[in-house]
Amino acid sequence: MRRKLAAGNWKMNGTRADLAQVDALLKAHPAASVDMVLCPPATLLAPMVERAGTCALEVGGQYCHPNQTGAHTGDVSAKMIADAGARYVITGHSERRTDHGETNADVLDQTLAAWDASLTAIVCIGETLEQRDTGQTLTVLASQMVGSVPEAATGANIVIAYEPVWAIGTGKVASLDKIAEVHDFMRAELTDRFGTQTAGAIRLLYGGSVKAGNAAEIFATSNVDGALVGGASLTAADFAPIVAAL
Ligand code: G2H
Repeated sequence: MRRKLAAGNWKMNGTRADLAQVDALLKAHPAASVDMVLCPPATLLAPMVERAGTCALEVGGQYCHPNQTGAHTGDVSAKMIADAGARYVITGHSERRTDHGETNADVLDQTLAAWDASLTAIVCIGETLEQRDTGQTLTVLASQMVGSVPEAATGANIVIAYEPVWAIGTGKVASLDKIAEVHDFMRAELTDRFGTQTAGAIRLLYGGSVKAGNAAEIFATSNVDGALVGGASLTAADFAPIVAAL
C-alpha cells in the first residue's frame, strides 16, 4: 500500500517570516495520516526543520549538486540538505532543466547523490507544450524515466512527479484522462524495469497548478499517489485543504 504524499515546492519564495505557515499547517494537520513535505529555499531548510519539530511534516531541498563538497560556488549538496535535518530533495524540476540546462544524466547523478546522503529523491519529469502537441509525450517521459531514474530505485528512496511543463504555474491542468493515461504508463514502465513489487511501491505524484479546488479529483485518478504543489503550497490556507483531499 503506497502512503499518500503532498509535497510543497516553495521555489524561490519565502523568508523566515513565512515559517508561520508551518505552525498553521501543523495546526490543521497535527498528525496527518498522509505524508506532508515542504521544500523551502535552502536558507529556510534548517529553520523549517526546527519549526516543524515533529515528524508530521518533513522538509526537503529543491535541488542538490551531484558532488557532496567542493569548489561549486552557490551550490548546495545533498549532504548539506540532510545535515539541515531534511529528508527529501527534488531533482530534475523542469525549471532546473530549463534555467540551468540540467540533462537526464545530471538528474540521475543528483539523485544518486541524494541517496548517498540518505535523502528520498522526488524526481520530476514532464513534456513541453510542443512535445505534447507533436504527440511525443509518452516517448519523452519514457526517456526521462530511463535517463533520470537510477537502477536501485525503491519505494523508499524515490518518488516520481509527473509535471507537464505547460501546466506549471499557468493555471492549466492536464485533463483527468491524460493524467490517468500518463500515470498508468509510468507505472507500466516501472513494472517493466523493476518488477511488480518495486514498481508498486514507488509513489507517483502529479504536479502543475494543483490547488484546493482540483486536488480531490486529481487524487482520485488512477495511479496518482499525491501531488507536488508550487504556488498553492506557500500558505497553509491553500495547502492544508490539498492535504485534506488526499
Ligand atoms: C510545478 C508546481 C510545483 P505550480 O512546478 O512543482 O508548481 O503548482 O505552481 O504549478
